[in-house]
Amino acid sequence: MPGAFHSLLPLKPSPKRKSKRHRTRKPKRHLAGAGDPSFHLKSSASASSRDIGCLVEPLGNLFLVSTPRANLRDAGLGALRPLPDDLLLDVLGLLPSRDLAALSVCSKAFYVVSAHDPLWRALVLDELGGGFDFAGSWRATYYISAPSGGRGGHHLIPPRALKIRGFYSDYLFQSWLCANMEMRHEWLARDNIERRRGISVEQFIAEVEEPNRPVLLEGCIDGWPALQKWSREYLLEISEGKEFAVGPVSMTLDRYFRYADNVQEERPLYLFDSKFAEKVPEMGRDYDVPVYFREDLFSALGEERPDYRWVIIGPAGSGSSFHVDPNSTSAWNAIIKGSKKWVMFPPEVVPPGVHPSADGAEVTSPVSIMEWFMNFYGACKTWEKRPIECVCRAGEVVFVPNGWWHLVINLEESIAITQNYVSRRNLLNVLDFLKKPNASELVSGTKDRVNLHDKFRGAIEAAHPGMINQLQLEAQQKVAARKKKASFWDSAADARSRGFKFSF
Ligand SMILES: O=C(O)CCC(=O)C(=O)O
Repeated sequence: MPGAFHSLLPLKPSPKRKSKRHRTRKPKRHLAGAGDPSFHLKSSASASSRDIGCLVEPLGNLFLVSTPRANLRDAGLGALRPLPDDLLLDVLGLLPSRDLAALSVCSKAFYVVSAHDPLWRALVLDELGGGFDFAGSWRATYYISAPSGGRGGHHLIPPRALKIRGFYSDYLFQSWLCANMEMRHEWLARDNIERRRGISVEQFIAEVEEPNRPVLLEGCIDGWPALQKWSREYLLEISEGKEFAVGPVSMTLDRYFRYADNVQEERPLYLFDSKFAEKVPEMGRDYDVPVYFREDLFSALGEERPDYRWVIIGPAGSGSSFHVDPNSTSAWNAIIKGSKKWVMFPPEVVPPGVHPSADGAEVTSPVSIMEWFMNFYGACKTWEKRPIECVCRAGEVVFVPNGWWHLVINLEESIAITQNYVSRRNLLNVLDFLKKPNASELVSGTKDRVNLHDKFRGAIEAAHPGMINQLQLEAQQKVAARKKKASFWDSAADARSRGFKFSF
């Protein structure tokens, strides 16, 4: 059982830039009080500890043991002992597999830290790309897939599993816990998104898109062949031999599904591919854009448009940590199989635990989605502006308005299609965004980030002459109307202070 989580430690090298998300800065591990420390482990939870035969305990447990003892961690790390765990793992992350394997037989402490599975994950992905067969843990995968020791060709002998007790580390414990615990009921219970069924396009524009509010749309993809057809077997058949983008590597679907079936890690690899319809045209034919999102002004850029559609596949626990969608676009996300928990904050409310840089180019957030729930979800309860939340299921579509922060976690294996788009309602926002002085940092999904503004503006002027001027005029009129309304209220308030009374 966990004891108190009481320290706050930074962690880990950042993941690579993803085309659809904000660039993520070195994420932070937050080991702050988890509120109610009770949790339920997944039924498969013991697998990762069984692999190394060791149970890492939270540091607080050291103070609860009846007979005082030393932390095994401190006894066997030699000169590396003063390093905090995150830094220690950063250092070990610089080692080739041969050295990491050699370290693991130096002491019990090194046996434990060098078995930290994300270290082996980085080695597998770096050396084998997507060409691995997942063997239950990344370390086992490495030993099986690179029997000659990977780079350098040194023969690696898998270490014997040792039974080790008395190693206390909040960092390692929390990493294990986040990989192995179930989502709590209270994290899933709140569902306050507006649900709409059968609304007209005009209603959608006036009541949802104009006010830039999230909404869950029911029934608008009922006709998609994908809903009936996209079983694993069907997808495997139509995509045979094709590789999809999965984190930093590409993989065939059969390898990915084998990984997804056996994985138990804090941040499972997520299949997020923007070229799926080009690679597998049948997939592109099995869905069409819901009627509300058909105006897509980026299409004026033709081949030069930024990436705009993705197939997303992931096991339970995979997902997208807090980000705002690229290039100030809005998006829709349609679930074909499975279910996802969404948490969304309006543009002016930065989610707790999330720290965007001043220029908006980078975001620091907790190491994993589970960690966010464990350490920050509770904080929202007392916020005046609480997030919009829901669980979205197969056949439903979430509209993500531009600028909204969102976090998504798959509650079971899920398959979804998402598209980002620019309609008349956010064209001016997008143009402003593309014109920012640090556009080369901010713009994503395209090679030519610097000139995208001019190209897009030119394409819109050619395809829709007068549209930009018209929208600017309307925007000015809206501002003027708002000011007028404000000044009426101001004067009314002034009048009230002089004794004026409303009669309604
Ligand atoms: O993981 C998901 O389904 C959400 C994806 C997402 O947030 C995005 O595409 O911006």
